[in-house]
Amino acid sequence: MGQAAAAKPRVVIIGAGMSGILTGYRLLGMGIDDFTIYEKGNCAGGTWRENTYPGLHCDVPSHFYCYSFAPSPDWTKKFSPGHEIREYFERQAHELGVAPHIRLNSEITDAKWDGARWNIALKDGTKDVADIVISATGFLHQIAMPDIAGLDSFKGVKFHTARWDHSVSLEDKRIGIIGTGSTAVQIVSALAGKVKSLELYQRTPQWVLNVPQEEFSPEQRAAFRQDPALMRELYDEASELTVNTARAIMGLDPALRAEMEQNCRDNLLRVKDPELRARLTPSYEVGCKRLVMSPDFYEAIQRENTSLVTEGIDYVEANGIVTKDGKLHELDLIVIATGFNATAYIRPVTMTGQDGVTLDEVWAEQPKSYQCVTVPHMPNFFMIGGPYSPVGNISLVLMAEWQVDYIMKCVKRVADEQVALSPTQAVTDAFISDLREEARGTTWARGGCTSWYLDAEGIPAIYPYPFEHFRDTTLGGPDFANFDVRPLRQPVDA
Ligand code: N01
Repeated sequence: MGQAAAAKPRVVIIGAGMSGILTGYRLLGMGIDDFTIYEKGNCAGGTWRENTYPGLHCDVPSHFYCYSFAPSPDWTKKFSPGHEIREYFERQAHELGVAPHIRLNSEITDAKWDGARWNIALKDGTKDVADIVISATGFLHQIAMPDIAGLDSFKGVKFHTARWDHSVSLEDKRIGIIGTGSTAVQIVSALAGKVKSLELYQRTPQWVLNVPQEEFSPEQRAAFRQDPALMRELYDEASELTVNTARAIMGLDPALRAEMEQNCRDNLLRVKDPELRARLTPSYEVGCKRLVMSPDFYEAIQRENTSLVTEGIDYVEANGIVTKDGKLHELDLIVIATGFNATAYIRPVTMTGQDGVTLDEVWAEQPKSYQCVTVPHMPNFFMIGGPYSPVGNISLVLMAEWQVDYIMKCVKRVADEQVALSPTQAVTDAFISDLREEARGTTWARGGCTSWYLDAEGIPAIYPYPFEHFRDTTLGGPDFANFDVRPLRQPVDA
């Protein structure tokens, strides 16, 4: 057994994205300043650092996609470009006093519980020790590469959308994009008509909601700056819009759902050629896959030198993609827009918890958490955006605020009482089994599609109840009666 927790615990946070910065800020608010945020990348910003592809923007309204306590009057658009969001979070890290705690280019590889503290190893060989570990890695950071024969034999340039190589010129290229999720749709809108040629390789069409973009003029931004009440109003309005969209997707507001479906169908009518329109029309329910929002995708796909390829990909060869009809599509650049491994969470970090039990063992069937935040056998370990966290199309920022609130109550108990906390296996199993049962009845499971929401068994690994349920459960928790609470050994010199 190692040393016991100090009265003011030492905390290690993994990841300096939106939720890691938020966690640091909340720790400072509790008077806990002995913490380090380890960040594998070369700057803060999380997903908004990793993703820099052309056309990148957030499909949650800007005035809602920010900390509720730090509204920004500076957004230039209703749906912010990615770089503005990265800059916002970097600025917040400084303004909230968190930046001095961030250690960049520092990837944690292993964490081991010694009975009282976590022993942490980093890729560069350095080590650290913490009473509490908080994972703020997000769940869309491990890229998913497609298993397409011959991909490595392509002699042009290829990269995943989250690894965009800005040294490669685009205007002179014949570009093929594989995948038709939110990412590919934004890239097509940005590049169509501006490059030598663009081919979108679609395996499954998407429903696309027509949501107009809006610019905020310098005068509007000045007005936002001078009026905090207006800023609050904008936040509340954007929040309501997002929540209503999520409710409609879940079928909780049938009238709005019908309106949303009609919007998607009307949007499709902007495709003039009926044959192209038919190929772009999904056969599953609206909202089954995460809804794609775009005001201009259908215009983009009809531009000159832009085409939709629906013949399946057979293999890739040195000069391009060969489709199942035997046709070679000659290309200079292949953009891989095939998304992320959403169930990786903190992995590939290896974790060994109480009594030598590993995270891989706890998650052998599927990633499990209690109330999306804590994991059995992993004492004093907390996750933001843990298993079953995503709540439809809702902003992850607000969800993170609630989860950090929950975590801070745990941190206080650990600090006040010098204990190790982890949820019991039984309560976690019951929690997960209830969510999975509920998830089977959702549009994500029954809507006739596959998506990154689904786990290996085809059950959506996202929160199946309405967002109010998530809010009340998270803010109402934790109930420590459901936890294994063990006293830590007193320090030798106590
Ligand atoms: O990835 P995806 P994404 N051969 O998993 C296709 C967030 N996000 O990066 O549908 C051919 O949605 C796959 O086809 P199919 C948001 O949460 C947010 O676009 O499985 N195709 C699909 O078309 C989003 O949902 C913003 O048949 C293959 C595509 O690749 C999440 O990130 C912006 C294939 C993957 O789509 C992920 O979006 C962008 C293969 N072998 C992203 N394998 C915001 O604005 C996969 N595909 C907040």
